[in-house]
Amino acid sequence: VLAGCSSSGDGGGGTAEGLTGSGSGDSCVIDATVPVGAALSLTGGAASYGESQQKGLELAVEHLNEKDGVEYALSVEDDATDPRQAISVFEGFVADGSSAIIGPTLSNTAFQAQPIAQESGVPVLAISNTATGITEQGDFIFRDSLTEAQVIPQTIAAAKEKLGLEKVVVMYSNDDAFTESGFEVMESALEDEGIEVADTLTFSVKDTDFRSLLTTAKQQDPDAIVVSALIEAAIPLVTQARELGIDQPIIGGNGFNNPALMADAGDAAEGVIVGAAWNSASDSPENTDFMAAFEEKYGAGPDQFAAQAYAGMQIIDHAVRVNCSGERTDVQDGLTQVTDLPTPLGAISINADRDAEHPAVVQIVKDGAFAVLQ
Ligand code: 1QQ
Repeated sequence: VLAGCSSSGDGGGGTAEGLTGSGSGDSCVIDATVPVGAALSLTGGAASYGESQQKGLELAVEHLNEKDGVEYALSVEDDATDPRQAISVFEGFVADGSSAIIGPTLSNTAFQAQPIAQESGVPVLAISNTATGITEQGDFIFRDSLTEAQVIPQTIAAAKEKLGLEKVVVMYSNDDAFTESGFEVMESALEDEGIEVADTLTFSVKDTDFRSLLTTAKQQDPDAIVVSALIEAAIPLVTQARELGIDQPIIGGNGFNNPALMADAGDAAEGVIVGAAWNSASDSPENTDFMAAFEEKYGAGPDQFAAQAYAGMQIIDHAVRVNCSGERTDVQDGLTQVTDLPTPLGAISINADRDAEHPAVVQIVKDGAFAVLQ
């Protein structure tokens, strides 16, 4: 198989492609360009996340290539928000010798595509997948995105404390791996906090009319509505809730971490509470430098998905430099050696389960932007 051509990574001697270098860390020098593939949703329902991820990756590669020693060639391919398309994009990256694969954008897609990389021994770094079980697919699968299980419990706890929640209605799409996983986390977090779930209402990822479900929710007179949805559903759901006179808080999962919510739902988005893996208000130099560079390059600020993408390339660079090699098994090994790496997300470590650990933040939409919930 093709993957075998570039999977021996014992270092020192170099390879035909020259992906092993000399030195280590900052002093690492690799002669060949290190190819990195990214499968992102640039079209379809998740395109607003994917476009932001592409910007974050491209900015990071620009910055990393200014450093001496290692040069990256990033190849971004559209997974079209479609698991079948993602499988063929992954197959392409496996065949073309990519040192690592970043993505895909959605957990629902990742569960289908990741086995292609795992079976071929190509390391994958998920930069936005938050469902339970992503990294359990194999020892080549890593992520820098916090899971819903790492973010939702503190979001629910903070919302309870601020808003005195006693009774909520939960709504989620039950045909997407991320929104289902998020729902399970919400359900158990609500139970842990002793908050009553008066009703649980389901819909499809493709739905855009929530008026009848919202009318049912309103009849329970809940203290809040807790929602696990992707952005294409979140926008009309929030908009229609306000139109129907539901003025209770709405608490969303990771799908809500998207500036399209405020751009498209406008005033209806005010007061929405969302837990996040990136704190835009962080004044660490890694974050303020990232935000300034992003704004300068693209003329608008980044979102969480851009920050996770940028940090993802920093993690790949760390993993490559640790063993000074772009060989796949060396990058895999390097990814197990990420401890307190400074990034715009804070200091990131990758744990023994190949999941990320770093601080999370609870936000509220205020004046059209995410602000830290105080
Ligand atoms: C997942 C998610 C999405 C919101 C990423 C864009 O968290 O699919 O896991």
